[in-house]
Amino acid sequence: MGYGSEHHGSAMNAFVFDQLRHDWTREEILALHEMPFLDLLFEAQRVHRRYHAANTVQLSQLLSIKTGGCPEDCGYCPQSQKFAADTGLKASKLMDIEAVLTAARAARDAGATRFCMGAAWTRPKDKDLETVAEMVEGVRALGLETCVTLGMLEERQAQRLAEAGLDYYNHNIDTSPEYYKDIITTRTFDERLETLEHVRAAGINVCCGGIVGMGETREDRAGMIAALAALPEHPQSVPINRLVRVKGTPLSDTAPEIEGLEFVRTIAIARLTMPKSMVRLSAGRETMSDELQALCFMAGASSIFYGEKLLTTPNPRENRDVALFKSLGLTAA
Ligand code: SAM
Ligand code: DTB
Ligand code: SF4
Repeated sequence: MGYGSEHHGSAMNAFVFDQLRHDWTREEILALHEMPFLDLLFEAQRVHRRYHAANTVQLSQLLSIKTGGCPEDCGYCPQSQKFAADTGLKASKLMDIEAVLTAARAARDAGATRFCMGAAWTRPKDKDLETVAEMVEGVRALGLETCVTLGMLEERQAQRLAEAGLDYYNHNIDTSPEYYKDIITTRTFDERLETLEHVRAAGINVCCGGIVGMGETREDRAGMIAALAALPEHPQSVPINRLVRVKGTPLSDTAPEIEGLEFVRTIAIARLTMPKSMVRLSAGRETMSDELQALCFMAGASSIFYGEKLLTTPNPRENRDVALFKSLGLTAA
């Protein structure tokens, strides 16, 4: 039997995967979750190869340009001021432009093609936004794609970032609309959608995804994917994070472990419902085996965060990723 052969009447016949759909229902997504694992992976890889280069994974590098001291109370996040006494994380000021450009140059020289700058703000002050706009211009001039994540944005602030040439804005919905209030009380799900609207209106590509492993149900995971796929345009990038348990954050003790295979299913379903989007296997790789990551690539993950640090927590060392890519025959892009 050759590649792409008949699939013998499994449940997936009911779905058309090759069209861009914005009307995925939660029930349909739950039905994808119920598919035999190998059928799901096979379909996800087939769709992946239709829209993306086979055996190729894009590398993004993160830098925390302003760490900690955040007034929000996201239950997973080490950067919230509310948990600072328990996490021991020290807040720091916005970095200098030159230091950011030095880090960006090193990222580019190590092979990253996108540089993502994160700030622990509820929303940026206009003065700080000007500094970030200059960082974006400088990073672009190095030949890197740019992404920033600064919290909520007004429409005019999004336009200012667009003028600076920003390629992507990261703003995650993080979980289902229902579970959101159990994770964060200082802002609403709808406020997240408003910022995404401002980013889209400014013509900036949207990077939007979420976290799994926060004690949500499978229905919540389906609700999160349905909400992402229902956006007016599928986000150009969809980061799927597995909760990084940071001591002192509320979720680090309370969230039950999510099974590896369930995580892989979430990646596959993101791939199937948003076929053209870049699906990023994001936070959480540090504690994943090579085999689990390989399954995520099979499920359609097309990007990773590269470099030994995410924002505040560790990521696999570069040499481990180089060895992983070699053993899987993957090319970095
Ligand atoms: N403050 C901005 C915001 O919340 O939009 C930007 C920075 S925030 C740290 C960016 C994203 O990092 C969050 O939306 C969340 O998805 C992810 N994140 C934060 N802590 C995490 C953790 N412990 N595990 C996995 N992902 C995490
Ligand atoms: C995203 O979805 N994941 C990245 C990026 N967007 C900004 C952040 C992960 C942070 C993990 C916890 C930390 O290192 O602080
Ligand atoms: Fe602040 Fe963002 Fe962390 Fe929430 S996720 S506490 S908004 S830095």
